[in-house]
Amino acid sequence: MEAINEKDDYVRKEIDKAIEHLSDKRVQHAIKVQSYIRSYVMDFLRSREYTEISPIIVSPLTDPLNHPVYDPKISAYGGDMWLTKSMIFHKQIAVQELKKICIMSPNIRLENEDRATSGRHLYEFTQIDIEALEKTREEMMDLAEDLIIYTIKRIKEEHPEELEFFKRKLPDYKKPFPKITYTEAEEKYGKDFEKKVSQLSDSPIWIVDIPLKEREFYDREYSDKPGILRDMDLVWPEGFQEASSGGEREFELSKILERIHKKDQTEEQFKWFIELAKQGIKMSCGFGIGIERFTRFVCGLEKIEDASTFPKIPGRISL
Ligand code: ASN
Repeated sequence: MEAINEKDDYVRKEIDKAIEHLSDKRVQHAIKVQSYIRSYVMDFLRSREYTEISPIIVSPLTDPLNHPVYDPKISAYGGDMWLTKSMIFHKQIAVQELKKICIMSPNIRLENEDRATSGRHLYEFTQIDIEALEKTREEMMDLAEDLIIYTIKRIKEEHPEELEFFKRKLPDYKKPFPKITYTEAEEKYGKDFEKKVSQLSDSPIWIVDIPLKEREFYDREYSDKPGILRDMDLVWPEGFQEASSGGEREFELSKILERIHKKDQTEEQFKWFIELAKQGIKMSCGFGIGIERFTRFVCGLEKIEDASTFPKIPGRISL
């Protein structure tokens, strides 16, 4: 009986918290800004002839990710399906025919509880996921820069009242954004280099050429720089850290298998993707931008939860 009461108490407290959260003016304004970001980003992508596709929620194939998270699955029809951690493989498959695609993609990543106070992690979030066929990393970096400059410009021009509410001044960022390689950044600033790079920059800044061991098997290795990937991460300035991650993709079957083995992963785990690669896929390149992190940056928020209507903080069961 006591256990039930304790649970009731937990639920009551969580509901109270959710209502308090929703009635917070800062949250209300941040959600409005997020809604503008969503529509401006999509306006931009449509103007570049990207086709928006629907998100995938469950599938026998999802992103392995390079860091451990608990993987929730559902069992149905005599098989297992995972909740989407990212649509990376679906992007690679869909883009073969549709050429340029984008998705407002909800992701579930049940992060460790030690990320609860990072200010940057939610276990349910949405990323604007983008992929294009036969494009290079440099072409996609150019697209990402245009997308960010366009979106921020429209918010400044069409909703200055929102930026005033947050007392937020955003400059007009200029292309090309600065770049630093992963290795240079690590040598210069040590282990916590992403934070330092972000704090020291007054523009969004790229971290490129990421070592193979730091990333999943699907990102493409340089043919002339073994162990280094044709990847690009974008970091927000002013200490807001990661904005986006992406890269060119491995598409040759032999390379895909080699990379899976290097990661000590099994072919069984990726049989759906391997089957497809056997039939032949073309190279693509893409990236994903977290919507809540974009909102956090534009509004200058300390905590990511203020950029979410029903924030899911690692370690807590919430509405
Ligand atoms: N969306 C990312 C990409 O395109 C993948 C991810 O979120 N893990 O590379």
